[in-house]
Amino acid sequence: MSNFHSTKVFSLAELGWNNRFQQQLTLDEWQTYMPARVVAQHKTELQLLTQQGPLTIKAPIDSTVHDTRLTVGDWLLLDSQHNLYRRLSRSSVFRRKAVGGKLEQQLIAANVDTVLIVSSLNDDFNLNRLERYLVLAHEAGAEPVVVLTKADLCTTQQKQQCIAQLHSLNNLLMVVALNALDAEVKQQLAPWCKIGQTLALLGSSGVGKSTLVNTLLGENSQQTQTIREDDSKGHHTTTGRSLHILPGQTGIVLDTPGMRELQLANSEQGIAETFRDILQLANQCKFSDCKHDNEPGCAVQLAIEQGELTSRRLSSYLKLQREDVINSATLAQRRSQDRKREKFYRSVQSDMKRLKNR
Ligand SMILES: Nc1nc2c(ncn2[C@@H]2O[C@H](COP(=O)(O)OP(=O)(O)OP(=O)(O)O)[C@@H](O)[C@H]2O)c(=O)[nH]1
Ligand SMILES: [Mg+2]
Ligand SMILES: [Zn+2]
Repeated sequence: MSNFHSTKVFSLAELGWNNRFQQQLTLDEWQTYMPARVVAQHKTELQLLTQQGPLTIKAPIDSTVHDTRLTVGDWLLLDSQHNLYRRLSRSSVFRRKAVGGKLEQQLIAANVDTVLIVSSLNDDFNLNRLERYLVLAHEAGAEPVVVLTKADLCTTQQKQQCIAQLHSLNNLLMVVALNALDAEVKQQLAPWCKIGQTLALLGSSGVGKSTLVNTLLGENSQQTQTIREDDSKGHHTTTGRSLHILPGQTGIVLDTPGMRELQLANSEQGIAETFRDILQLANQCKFSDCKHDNEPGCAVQLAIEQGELTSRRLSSYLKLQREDVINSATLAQRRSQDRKREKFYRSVQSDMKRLKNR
């Protein structure tokens, strides 16, 4: 990967450091510790960038433990031996419910300013999925921009239809349609590519996230792949997350592997922000606990009848909300079990100590 082999050294500002992080340090800490940004995370190692250059350290043992976990984009303070002193608090953090039935939240990235929600204009374009990503972005506290790739492979009419559909969700939504292979993307994405600004790319496999990273970097740093038609299982070309510093002080970009499963949890705020139109309507329903199903005086159903809201959007909202409630409850239950278990172990340990000291 280009960032780690190049001899180019970046300033803290170029790495995304700003006042928000600076003000978390006492003067003493500032003089004693070195800020370092996590650019890639492996099982036993963390790859970092500091103002002195790249650095690889052993992953702290507890870096997978809930709440002390680290993720790509995190800012750390290291002591003179390059040991982790502490992680700085984040300006934003992306989380999803871990895949494969694991009862925990997985961290995707931290300290992201803008999230490019990437979708291709052809087969991948799906409003339900885009709404799911919008919830994730809003919940994380990052500004979402929808990037529609493969504009060169579709007609102007198709392109305009997709953009219009997105604006029907929210007419203030930022949408950019582009050809990820064309150097022109640098200009198209310039409003979000500024010194110290971190962009993360999220979206399904094969939509062109790594292609976009390569075009922005002006080099083939990330491997990309043509999706084979017969590979119905899908095939992820990018397998890990990584941060890249763009040339010419144009920001920092984080590539991620396509996500097949994006389950929400603890995302009430993100859902409320993404579906503000429905929540506003719901305020006018006759019953405060209206399910917007068949109740009399339902303002949401009325809006659908009058063509102001699609039933697709209502179903999407209800589905995400249900999923979020169920997953949040499961995670909360798991956490309380963990706490009880911990308490039990601690009491056993102190009993043993007492017995020993007798
Ligand atoms: N014509 C055209 N091809 C594109 C565009 N964007 C991506 N591609 C092609 O689509 C294929 C997949 O692109 P990738 O960049 O590997 O997709 P990805 O989103 O990184 O996929 P994962 O790493 O699996 O998540 C590659 O063959 C790209 O060349 C585009 O805007 N136009
Ligand atoms: Mg990729
Ligand atoms: Zn209602």
